[in-house]
Amino acid sequence: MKRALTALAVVASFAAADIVAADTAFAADKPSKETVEKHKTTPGERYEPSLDVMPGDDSERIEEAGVPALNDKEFARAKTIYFQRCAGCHGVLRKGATGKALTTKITRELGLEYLTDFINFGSPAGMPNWGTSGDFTPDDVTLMAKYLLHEPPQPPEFGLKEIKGTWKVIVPVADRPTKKQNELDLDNLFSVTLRDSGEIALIDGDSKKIVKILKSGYAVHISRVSASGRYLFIIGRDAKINLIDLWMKEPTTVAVIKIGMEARSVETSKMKGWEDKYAIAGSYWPPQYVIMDGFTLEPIKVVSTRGMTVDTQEFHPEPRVASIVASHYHPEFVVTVKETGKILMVNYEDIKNLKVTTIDAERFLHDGGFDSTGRYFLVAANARDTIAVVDTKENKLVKLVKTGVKPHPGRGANFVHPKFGPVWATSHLGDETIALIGTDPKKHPKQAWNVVQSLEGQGGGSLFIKTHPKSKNLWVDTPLNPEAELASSVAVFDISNLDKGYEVIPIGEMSGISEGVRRVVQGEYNKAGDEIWFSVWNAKDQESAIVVIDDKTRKLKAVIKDKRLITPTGKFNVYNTKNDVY
Ligand code: DHE
Repeated sequence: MKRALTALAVVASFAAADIVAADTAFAADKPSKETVEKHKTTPGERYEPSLDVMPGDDSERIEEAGVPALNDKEFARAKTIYFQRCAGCHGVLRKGATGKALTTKITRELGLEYLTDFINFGSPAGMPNWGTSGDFTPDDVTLMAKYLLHEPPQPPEFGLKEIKGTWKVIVPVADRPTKKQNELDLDNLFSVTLRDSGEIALIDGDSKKIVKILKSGYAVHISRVSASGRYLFIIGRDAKINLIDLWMKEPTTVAVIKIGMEARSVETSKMKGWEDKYAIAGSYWPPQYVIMDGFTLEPIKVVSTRGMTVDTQEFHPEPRVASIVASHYHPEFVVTVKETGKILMVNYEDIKNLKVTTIDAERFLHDGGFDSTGRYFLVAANARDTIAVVDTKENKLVKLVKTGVKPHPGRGANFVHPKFGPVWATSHLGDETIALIGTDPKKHPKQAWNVVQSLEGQGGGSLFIKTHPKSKNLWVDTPLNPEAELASSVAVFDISNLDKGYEVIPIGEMSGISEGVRRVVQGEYNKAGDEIWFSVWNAKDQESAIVVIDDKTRKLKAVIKDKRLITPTGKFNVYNTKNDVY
């Protein structure tokens, strides 16, 4: 468990089950030591944003008298720990998100001893036991308690001027080829995140050979593909985007830009008549989205997401941009805003007079995908155990559907249920269930937007679920399950006989790797839909691999190993990503 958490430093942060808005006070009663000592936090509960890049920022320190002194070195260390472990839940400005507010008004009232205990032992409400788990040394526990008595340093903004300052067109449009210059089967190319080496690998789906390794921003999070399939967009946690032209003799980065300081999402325009024209990216800090030219990344418009929450209608100072998808029904981007719970339909027809339809959904939006028709977008509000369904044709909220504990669908999985018709599925971080939601209001109105079946998977700690229109299999990973055996295997259901239960496929073992936790993460199909690829994700100084499974037989087809495959996580098949096939 300890090792698992180290490998997953990226996902470690404070988590709290109870939700409080800005400046709301702490629960008055301090839990007893026996209660908190019993409290154990699972890796799944720690799956909260970790602001890894922020410590390097030049945020300003506010010096104050009357609080325990911290020298510059101590302050810098505390700030780094805070951003990596705490800011994901308590917010950069400490005004609270899924975790409680930690403004100095509150922390000074609570006092040093209380804070020390809280950090040490955690709380049954979801605050990890950072001290007793061994994640923090006793000195760091004290340091963090003292740090919380200081005013939070204010990170700088990152507006158009700063964004433009990072923008570089490496190969101008006029110098790019007018025809594809390589022999690659682009539709079956995979873009693979090499998380800890700051690179992506382009792997040929047929030969399984690495075509090219490209330098990226820090720990690329996702890859997305333009409507034409020519351009690949990747975004690092440091908000750096690479625009890669897949038509060049060798796929090459043709433009770069940094749209903020911490980010997770990027997308490109897919509406008929607007293919490839625009790109958009959203950031965690500053809380904003940026619309760019799709061919050069020239920034056109920066829009802040600061505003009121959907429920209590209180101001939130740092609502992060979570998932973004491109509408197929209107020239619009669908932008989800985590802390306010709003879904923004950003119309790019007239960017100067930007029209944004704001749909109130649910707080703490995270990841999601379309139903099989591409009309409905289903997105997890994971801290509220809810999937929000939006109709991208009518631009309306259809329903908020309660599923299980902390749904985490990735983009979800679409298939036709033998009894209930078309469904979209999500697995969960917080329990072992897989929720199937009906998506066909015309032919199956009773089932539409309800959980029609809840399957029992092999455990909690699931991140991604996958199938393919040509497949009869539904694959569910469990990389954050505390049991190593579950983290290194996947469950697969037969869609035509879901009641039969699942088969466990030991992907980690199949990789031939014996060291490490061998977390198996994110299945992705090839274009034909007859094989599925899984990452075997180990720590960066250990061996990792990609395991390819024959979808029909569920048997091993290939293991891709290469010393350059450092910490592979997300994999994005060009054809499936471009066409929203999942
Ligand atoms: Fe992700 C998607 C945020 C941790 C792998 N991740 C997303 C999206 C968001 C997000 C908002 C949706 C983007 C979109 O569709 O536009 N992820 C976060 C976090 O805030 C979190 C919890 C912690 C953090 O600090 O980043 C987090 N994510 C992780 C990981 O630890 C994973 C497993 C490994 C890694 O590479 O970092 C991881 N996230 C992914 C992947 C996707 C993703 C592979 C895309 C899935 C897909 O099929 O589209």
